[in-house]
Parts: sequence; structure tokens; C-alpha cells
Amino acid sequence: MSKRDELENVKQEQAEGGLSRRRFMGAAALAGVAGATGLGTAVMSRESFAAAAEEARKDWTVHPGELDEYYGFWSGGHSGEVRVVGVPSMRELMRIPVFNVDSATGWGITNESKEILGDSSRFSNGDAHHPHVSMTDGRYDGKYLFINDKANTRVARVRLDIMKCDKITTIPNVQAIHGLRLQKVPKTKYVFCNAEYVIPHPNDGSDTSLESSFTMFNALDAETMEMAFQVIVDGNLDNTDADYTGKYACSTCYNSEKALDLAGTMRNDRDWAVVFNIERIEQAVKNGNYQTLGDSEVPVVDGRHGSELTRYIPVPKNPHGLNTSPDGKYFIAAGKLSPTVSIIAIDKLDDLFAGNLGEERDVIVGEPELGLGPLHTTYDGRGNAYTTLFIDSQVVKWNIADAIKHYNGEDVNYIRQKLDVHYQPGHNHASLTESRDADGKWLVVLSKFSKDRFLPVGPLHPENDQLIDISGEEMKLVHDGPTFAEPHDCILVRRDQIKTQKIYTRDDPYFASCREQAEQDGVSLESANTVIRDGNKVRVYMTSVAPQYGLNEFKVKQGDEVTVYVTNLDTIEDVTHGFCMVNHGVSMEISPQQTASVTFTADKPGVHWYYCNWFCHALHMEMRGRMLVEKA
Ligand code: CUK
Ligand code: CUA
Ligand code: CA
Repeated sequence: MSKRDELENVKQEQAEGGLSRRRFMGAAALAGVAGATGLGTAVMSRESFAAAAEEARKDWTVHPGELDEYYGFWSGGHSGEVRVVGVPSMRELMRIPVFNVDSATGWGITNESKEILGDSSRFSNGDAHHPHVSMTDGRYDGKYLFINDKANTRVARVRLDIMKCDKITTIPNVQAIHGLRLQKVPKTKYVFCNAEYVIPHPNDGSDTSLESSFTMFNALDAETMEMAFQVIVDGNLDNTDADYTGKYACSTCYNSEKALDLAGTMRNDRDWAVVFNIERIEQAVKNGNYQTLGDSEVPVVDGRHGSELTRYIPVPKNPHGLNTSPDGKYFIAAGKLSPTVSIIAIDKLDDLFAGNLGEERDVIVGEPELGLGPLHTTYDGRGNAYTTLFIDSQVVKWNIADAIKHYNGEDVNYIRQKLDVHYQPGHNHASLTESRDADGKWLVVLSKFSKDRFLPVGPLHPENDQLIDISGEEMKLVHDGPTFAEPHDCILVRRDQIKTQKIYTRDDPYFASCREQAEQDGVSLESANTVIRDGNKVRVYMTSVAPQYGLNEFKVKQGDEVTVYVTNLDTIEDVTHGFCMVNHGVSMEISPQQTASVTFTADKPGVHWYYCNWFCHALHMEMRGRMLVEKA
């Protein structure tokens, strides 16, 4: 229903002086699904109708030419990329290739991207789940975005001023980086990330037993992207989050059983959430109380049961999501195989570590029953939480304070609303929810199945990202957006929190290595149109100004290793050129004031055309040249 229709309905209901049949059915249906926990849906008063009409008058549509309020950064799942989405329009603004190879920009093809990919440039796949934006004092500072790669055990960083990946680190000694979150306070000094699977140490085939197997919680330095420390844990690790004091991080474990088979992972009614004491870990590293593993020099501390560095809090059952509330009070662990979430009071953690509590579960202040398959929780900054229910295909809005009262024996209803989503939601994410600025305006729900929501496209279906207005009392679904494999998580950042460059500056470190090579060759990137021969290595320097390359042709010999450096001298926003060498698997982007380079072997004698593959000018088709390869 459009906002206009909705408004008409509300008006009619007001005119009729009561509830329409549609509203009654809605309320009855809602009460039905709320089940044992009950639902406080009352008959709507005249005042609430007025409020609903006011709501309906709000126009969330972003009209042509208007800009969105929020930047959304979506993980691209096993496509390996990051996507930039405008919210609330849900328009896809950009794709940032990270763990994939991208023909349009040349990511994974250019020398600059291969240098960033390092050793792992031999992989062309990835599995990105958790995008998170760097923070200062618990607020998004818009500097970097970090994201994990479960497939090849990596963490990448994206520079948000140019929206390009600038660092990738392979995490040593572990397999499958999954949960990833950032230290929030005083700033993002560490990137915390969980390795999901246990592996033997050493993993050289000498011993494959479970006794010698474990996994680790990892911390990277956010500026250098080098490893800071690793913490050995019991069980496995799933999702993680950090607190607002800078002292603690907490991770869920679904396999406390350390089982290798499915049934085994469900044996225990409770697994646990493990809390990491960051200060104590730093101190242990400083004091030299660590070991190293294999060839790696990363300090490894032991955080297994009995350690002073960690505490294990039993929670039901195969828990998944772990989300810190924006008031800094709670870690909330979603039960997955239990209909509950567990509310962990962060202000009790000092006592837990000091040994002042009777047992670990004394830090749990609430365990509300929400529905089937709770996976992830997000917050509106007004005391409400929103948890996805995978099996029920719903988002449940619930009140944290009331859930705590209920746990203490008070007869209060903490469920505010259950909304059907389509279908089987994984993550949900409210605007600014991971920061102190959580503003409770928009909720994105990333649904794994789309079934009947879109025109059929064959057996492989898109996912369905739904946008829900949470600014009022009631959640309202306002948009469906099909997406391709497979957003797991996203983050919504206010648009003024991100400052992008319109064109590159010539001293950008992104292409510093091109400049170094040019200096060694005694040429200027900004003016040289020349060929430098260095044995069988040939470096071709050319400029580009729409609609021409500085070199109309260049000559090399068969078998030469050719590197082409293109410098885009255009200074006008949006005039991006490309360079594509036909039949050589080579293409790349060169944005205004950027230099990019690519290396290939000229293995076929004869004439080979190159052309500009980013439409830049009325004479874009004419922007081309020839490589003449002399027969060896
Ligand atoms: S995980 Cu995918 S739905 Cu990788 Cu954050 Cu929960
Ligand atoms: Cu230059 Cu198209
Ligand atoms: Ca388990």
C-alpha cells in the first residue's frame, strides 16, 4: 500500500469513528503470533489515529535528484564485495570490490590492487559478512570501513574518502574469520575478529586430533592493519562486539561441544558467550606472558577456562548474534536454537573478573522469550531492541527495561510488536545503532529468501532486503529490495559522517608505487608519454585527457612483460577513463587525477588495440590506440 492509500484509509477510519475491519484483523493476527508472551495491542484510540495519519503524511520517498539521508554499507557475502546503498531510497550507489575480481575497476587485475591483496591475490573468491565503520568516542568517524573474509581468513580495510580497499591482512594461525567488530572507545584502535573453526596446532598433518585443536579471538591494529594479539579460547567463535568503555569485547560460541558433526554441536543446552578483558590481555602481552605459533611472531595468549583474561558465561543454545546496546549497558546474545536472547549487564563485568560474583550467570539480567530462531539484535536508542526471528520470519520489537523487569518476576509485557518479513531474516540493522547516536529512524532487515516477492529469475533467487520505518510506535515496512549473493550485515551511517573526495589528489598513497617507479625511470607521471625498456620488462607511461591517450601507439617485442601506467589528467569530477587491452584480459579504471597501472605479457605478435572502457566524452569511442608487437 502506498503512503497515499494508507493516508486515505486512516482518514476513512477516522470518519467512521472507529477501527476498520482491516485493522481488527491485523490486531487479531498479531495477538495470535505473539503466543505465550502475549501482546499489548489495544483498540486504537482517536489520538492514535491522528498520530497514524501524521505518520502516513511523512514521505520517505527520495525523489529523482534528491539525496539520501544515510549511507548504507552492505556486505556482499560470497560475492566478496562491499556495496554502498543510499537509505531510505535503497538505491545502490556503488560497489567496492574487495575479496573479488572486478572487470570494471580492474580490482585484482591492476598492480595497485594486487599489491594490496598481497599473497592472497592468488584467490579470486571471498565471503564478506561484517562491515563496520571506524569510531572515535563511540561515534562513527567516517575514516575506514573494515570487513571480514570467512572464505580465505582475511580482514580488509576500505578508505571511505575514496571508497576503495587500501589494506588486506590474512590472519595467521587460524581458519575462517567470521564475527568482526571494532573497538568503539576511546577510538577504533583494534579490529576484533573471530576465527570460527578449531584447527590443530601445528596444522602440518602431524596431528589432526581434537585435543591439539583450538581457535582464537584476534585483534588487529586498525591503523597499521598488523596483528596485535591472538587469544586461545575453548569451543569455537561466532559473532562478537565491543563495549563503550574500551575494556571488554564479547563473542558467542555455538560449539562448546567442540563437535565435528551436526548433532554434536546441539548436545549442550547452553553454550557460552566469552568475555575478553582487553586491558588484561594488553598487560599480559606487555609482560611477555605469551607464546608464538609456527613462523608467526604474533603474541598468542591463553584465554581458555581458568584464565584471568576471559570469562565464559553460559547462554542457551548455539547462540549467534552478539550486539552491544547503544547506551553501553548490555551485550545481547541471540539464542538461535533457544527462543530467547540473553542480556548481559556490562557494568557487572568488573565484578565478574574480580571474582566478586557467585557464578558467571550472575551477569545475566534478562532472558526474554522472543520467538523461534533469534539471530541478531539491533536498537533504536529509545530503549527498544529489534531481533530477527529466522524460523518465524519476523522481526520482534521488544523493550529491554521491561524484559529485565519480567526476569525479576514482575508481570510486564516486554514484546511491543512482531512484524512479518519476507523471508527468514539474518541480520537486521537500525540507523546508527552501533554508536552512541542510535537514532531509531530506519531498520534494514536482510532476508535470506525472497520466494514470491519478485519476478522469477530461475532457480537461484535473490535475497530480499527490506526497509522498515521504526520512527513511530509501530514498525512499518516501506520497501523491498532484491540483492545478489548475499548481504549478511550492513551498517547505516549519517551522510554528514562520511566525507568523500571528488577527484584524487596527485599525492594519494593509493598510487604511490607508480610514482616511485616513474621517479626511478626519470619520468614524470603527469607529462610523460614514453616507453622505457629494462631488459624484457617494458614500462609504458601515458597520460589521458578526454578523449585522447597521450600515446596513439607504442611498440614492444613479443614476450615482453609490459606495464602500462595511465595518468588521468582530467580535473573534472566524474570524467573517469579506462584502459582495456583487447584480447589480453586487461582492463582498469583511471578516475580524475588518478594513476593506475597494469602488467601483462605481450605474447602475440601483431597489432593489438587498446581503448577507453569508461564512457568519458562524445568521442569516447575514438579514445583508442595500438600496441605493435614485433615478432621475436
Ligand atoms: S552472520 Cu550471516 S546471518 Cu555471518 Cu553475522 Cu548471522
Ligand atoms: Cu576516456 Cu572513455
Ligand atoms: Ca552447541
